[in-house]
This record gives sequence, structure tokens and C-alpha cells, in this order.
Amino acid sequence: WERPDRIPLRQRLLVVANRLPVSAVRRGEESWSLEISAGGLVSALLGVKEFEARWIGWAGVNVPDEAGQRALTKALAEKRCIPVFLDEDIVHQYYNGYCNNILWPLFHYLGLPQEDRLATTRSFQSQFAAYKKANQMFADVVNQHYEEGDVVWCHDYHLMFLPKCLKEYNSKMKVGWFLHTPFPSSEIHRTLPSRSELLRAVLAADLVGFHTYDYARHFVSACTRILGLEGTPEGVEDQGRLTRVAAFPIGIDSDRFIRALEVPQVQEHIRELKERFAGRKVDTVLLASILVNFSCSIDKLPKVNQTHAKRCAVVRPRVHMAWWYRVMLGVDRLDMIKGIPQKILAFEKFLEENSSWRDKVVLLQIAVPTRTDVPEYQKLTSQVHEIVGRINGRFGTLTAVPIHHLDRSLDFHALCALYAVTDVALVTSLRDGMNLVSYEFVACQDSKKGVLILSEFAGAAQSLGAGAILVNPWNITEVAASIGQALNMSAEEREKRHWHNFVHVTTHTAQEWAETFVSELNDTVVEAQLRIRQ
Ligand code: ADQ
Repeated sequence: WERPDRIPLRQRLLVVANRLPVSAVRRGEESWSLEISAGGLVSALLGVKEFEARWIGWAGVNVPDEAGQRALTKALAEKRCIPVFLDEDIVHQYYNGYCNNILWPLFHYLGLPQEDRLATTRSFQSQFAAYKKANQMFADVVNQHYEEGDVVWCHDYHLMFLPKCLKEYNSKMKVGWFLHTPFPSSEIHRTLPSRSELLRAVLAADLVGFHTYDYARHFVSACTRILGLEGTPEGVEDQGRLTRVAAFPIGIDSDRFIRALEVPQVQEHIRELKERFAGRKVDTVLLASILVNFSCSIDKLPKVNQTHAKRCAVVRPRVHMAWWYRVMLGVDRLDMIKGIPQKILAFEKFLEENSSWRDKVVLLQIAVPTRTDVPEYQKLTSQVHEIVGRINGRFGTLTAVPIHHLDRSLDFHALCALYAVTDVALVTSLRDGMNLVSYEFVACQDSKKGVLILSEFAGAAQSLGAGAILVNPWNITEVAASIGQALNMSAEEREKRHWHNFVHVTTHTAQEWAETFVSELNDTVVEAQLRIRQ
């Protein structure tokens, strides 16, 4: 991939997102520690190196005092981050309320919350007012730091009002807006009481981007059907002004993952994980029974295993048998859209129907808790724990359990090691804008050529569909069957599918995504100026 000529070298890019890529923890009155936070947007934009980027966003903490705000601003400046300070009430109504309780479920086809179905309810109106107020506060900070020629890139459903606020400050500002979630069918969007105001606010941007062509099409339909505007192949037109609408599928910094596999710390993690999960102590009697179970003899094993197996049987009666265990992996934020209960139930069905696999496959489910103060998320956590407990009780033995579930974030190196030892990755999102976990897994499958089982409702299904096994996550029987298909897949087919996805992941990277978006934004603005001059 070559850098397009039209991007000026080191153009200043103001990335505006609800959260900064770091979380701040107060250590003293004027002392802060900063930690990188997990999440798809952070992972993608960390890979972007071509611009002189500044981040503008909320640091995730309430800082009521001026001394604290000054100290945090200073600490963040070293990381090229600029904070927007939001008070507790705004955060509650804008972030927990309008963003997470209304837009997030709606955009993922989970509908509006019952009590907010009527546009006239006070809570809906006050949450929407807080949403607009918060977006205005972001615009104020952007405006303070904006310099002529900068590109302002607004991110996600939290900031749908921001393009309008920015253009009111300065109509010449280059403003792009990108949505990381799906944009739902216009029939879903039209249920939102503030549907028109939000669409019009987004249309103030010069360029509007989505992960897939389908989401872009839904957005254009919403503008034509709800606002009565004209949709064109380029976007949406309103009184002679065109807002470009297009698909920009995100990617990852694949090199970062591939390079990580060479890091000694990652290799050490891989060794430990293989020993813990891919290894199993067996004696010669058990070895013989396994061979009978598999109806094969040592000679029929792959060459590398043959030697090891002979050594096990003859030289050392008790050793690690690294190839008897298969590792399946799920890595998700603990969110209802990720379909974690559905995934675990499908695994249970698979074990139920395939008794010969019961002590030979383990599912590692790593779930980072998010929005832990929201009752629905607390309920989801308990539900997942309950299902995992039941299945482990049902299929576990005194020495092993089929599911290892962790409620926490893993550091980058540990995550890469996990991806590398995985035989089958399970992504069962009920809806997902893209899903970067599937990309990260593919990037780390250096030697294994593992299989990706991927929900057809994740944006990634459109890019990795030919290499993955696509499933409807609501159909537990189908997902269970696909687990069997993945575990039994021949090495040739695994390799073929893996390469298809690997080529995609390593050529459609986060850098390419960001550069394409910004260069398209630059072009769009130039074309609009030419149109006005004509
Ligand atoms: P997310 O919903 O956060 O992103 P996803 O795209 O899968 O979903 O990205 C999650 C990121 O968080 C990955 O980089 C992953 O490595 C990291 N992560 C997840 N669990 C982790 C754990 N336990 N420990 C450490 N890291 C973990 C949103 C949208 C997606 C869209 C992205 C990018 O919901 O659909 O793909 O933005 O646009």
C-alpha cells in the first residue's frame, strides 16, 4: 500500500472521542496516573502513525476542583491528550443515560428501554438535553485547540451532535464523523424520539463514515425516509449541499501483533499456556486408551507427535501430552451485544452431543467488565457466572473444568499469547460494528492456522466471511455444530481459510483505514469548495 500523494505530511488531526485512550486515576491532590484503556476504537487508533494526532475526550473521572483539572491537563498533555471535563450529573444523563441506555441498545437492534418509549417522558428529554450540552462542551474544547488546516475527526454515537456544533463555530472546519457501531435499519432509527435532530446534526459533517456498505445504506435511507432528503450515490444532498457518506472498514495494526509473537515475554506466556491448557498429564495406560478412542495408532499420528508419543510411552511414563487438548477462545467486553451467554450455551450443547470431546477441549472466555454500575450489565455478569458454573459442574472433573471464565482485562502480551495458542476462536456477537478481536486472532495465528467461528451479525463477517465459519449466534444448535466442524477441520482447509483472512487483516490495517478516511475528507472539502466556486 502506498501513501496517497494528496495527504500533506504530518497533517494535524484532532481525534475527538467520548473517552481518551487513557484512564486517569487520582493519586494525590495534584498527582495522576494514566493507563491505556481497552476497547476497539483505542486499539485501532493506536495503530495510526501518519498524522500529528491529538486526542480530545473525557478522561473517565469527575474532577470538580481547578487544581486537579490543571494537574490532569498537564499530565495528559505529555500523551498528546486534551481533556473535556464533564460533571457527574452530565455524565449520568449523557453517557450512562442517552448514550448507553438509549443509543447503544437501539443501534444494536435491542430496542429502546421501556420507560423511554414516549418522547414526552422527562427522563428522555433531560437525557437528550444533557447529550446536546455535553456535545457542545466537546465542541468548545475542539474550538479552543483548532488551528486552520486541521482535520477534525469525530467518533461514534456519543458525538452525533458534534459536527453541527463545530460547523456553527466555523463553517470552514474540515469535519468528519465515523460510527463504530452498526447504523440500524431506518425502521429501527425512526423509533427514536430525537431521530430527525440527530440525523441533521450528523449531516453537518463533510464526510460521514461507517464500517460497512450496509450501515451506510441504512443511514442514507434514514435521511431520505425520515428527513425527506435526496440520497445520491455519493451521499445525502440537502439544498445543494452534499454530505459524503461511505464505508471505511476499520482494521488493526497487524504488524504490532505479529511482532509481539517474537517478544520473549510472549513466548514465555505461550509456553506457560500450552503447559497449562494444551498439555495434560497422562500415563501409558491412558495414552493407549486415547489412541484406541481416536482409533489410531502412534504411526498414524502427525510426525512431530509420533516422536513425542513414543518417548512418552517408552521413556517417560508421565509427561505432558500437548496435542490432546484443544483450546477455544472468546475475548469480549462483557456486553449484551457480544452474545456471551449464547456462546457458552452453544459450547454446552457441543459437549452434550460430543462426549468424546469432553475432556479434550477447553473454552477460555476472557470478558472485560464494562458499565459495571448499570443494572442490566450486573444481571448479565451474574447470568454468565451462573451458566459457566452449571456447565463446569456438569462436565468438569476433579482435576479439570471445560470453561475458564475471567472477568478482567488482559495486558497486550498476554492477549497475543492467548490468541497464538488458540485452535478455535468464537465470536458470537448478536450485533457488532466490526469486531476487532476476530482480526487480532487471525494476526496471531502464526503456526496454528486456527479456525474463526464468526457471527454473521458482526461487520467483520463481510471481510473475513470467506475464511471464517459464519454462524447465526441465536441458533445454538448451529453454533454447536460449527464448533464440531472447526475442531475436526483438516489441516489443508484450516490453512486455506487462514490465509484468506490473514491477507485481508495484514493489508486492511488501522493505518490504511485512518489515512483513507482523512484523505477522503480532504478531497471532499476541496470538491465542495470547487462546486461553490462554479
Ligand atoms: P468494541 O465493542 O470494544 O469496539 P472490538 O472491536 O471487538 O469491540 O474491540 C475490542 C478491543 O478490546 C480489542 O482490541 C480487544 O483486544 C480489546 N479487548 C477486549 N477484551 C479484552 C480483554 N479481556 N483484555 C484485553 N483487551 C481486551 C467498538 C465496536 C466494534 C468495533 C470497534 C472498532 O463495538 O464493533 O469493531 O469499536 O470500531
